[in-house]
Amino acid sequence: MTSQKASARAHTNIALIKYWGKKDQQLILPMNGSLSLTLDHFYTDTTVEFNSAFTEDTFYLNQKKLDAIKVSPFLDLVRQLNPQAGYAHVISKNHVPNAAGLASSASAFAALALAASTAAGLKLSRRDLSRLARRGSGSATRSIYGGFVEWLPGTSDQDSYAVPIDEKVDWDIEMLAIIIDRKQKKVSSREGMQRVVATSPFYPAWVKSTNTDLIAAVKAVKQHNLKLLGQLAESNALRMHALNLSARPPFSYFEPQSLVAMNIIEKLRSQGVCCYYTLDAGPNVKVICSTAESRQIISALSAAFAPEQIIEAFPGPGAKLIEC
Ligand code: 2P0
Repeated sequence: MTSQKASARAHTNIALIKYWGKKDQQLILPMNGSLSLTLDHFYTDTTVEFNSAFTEDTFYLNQKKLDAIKVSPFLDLVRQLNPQAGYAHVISKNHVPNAAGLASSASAFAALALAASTAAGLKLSRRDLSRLARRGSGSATRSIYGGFVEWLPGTSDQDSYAVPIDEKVDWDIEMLAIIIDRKQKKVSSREGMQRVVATSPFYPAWVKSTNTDLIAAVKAVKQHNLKLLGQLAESNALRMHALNLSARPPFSYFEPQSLVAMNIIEKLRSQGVCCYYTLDAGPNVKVICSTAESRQIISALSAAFAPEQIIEAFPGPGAKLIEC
């Protein structure tokens, strides 16, 4: 092989039924299945070039050279599939509203999986791409597909991958991302989920109830039932955050402003607006709602948040090759 190059775009996803714990750290096999919505607004573009003349892997993110410490082991997986692929240069750009605190390993590893495997001359199926992306970061498993996506937990590298549930979403659902904090997380997702698995006495109940939530949530997506999906998502998110509070030592991603946003959504709901929140491993709040009611929700949130803190996002597409 001399030189081969490919570029890919993948969008981030927000989990409605969460992945929060691994049964295999190395293979990144989750304790339970999860369900997400891929968003149009936040994505990563990545170009990978394998070249026999290169003497090391290099990695640029947003035009800054970074250590390839996370990228290189992932490229090794691609090199296992094609041993002729040499070192690579990886150039990534995160398209997220200016340091919005939503930059995600999901879009990053999904774009890297598609760009690197294509540059290495592999033509992976979407299932195999999803399996490959999983090895970079659990949530990346789901970003190979657009719309609503389920990650089947599986029991091995072979059978842990995502499947599309409703890829071309043609019903009225969107998300509002409320940006509360742009700082680095205090506890990384990886460390946080490991801690709850090891120390929370509630962990077995989480796995059991999440499996039940997931079945109901998939049904709600298929029925286009925003209310039921929102109820399940909000409850499942709160249970995930309750695990964090029950860990030893305990931790929480909530900030005072997260609670402000959650209260506004609860109040709107008591007034008959169909809106629900979810939070991931950080203080930012995402609201699940319909476009028909989003203006009213944005207006209520505007009492506490600046316009640039509220970002409207719609269902987005799966990972695809792009020209760069
Ligand atoms: C999710 N999160 O389902 C959950 C909900 C955050 C909260 O997946 O260790 O970056 O690389 O597999 O995927 C974030 O964790 O963790 C995440 P690793 P990842 O979206």
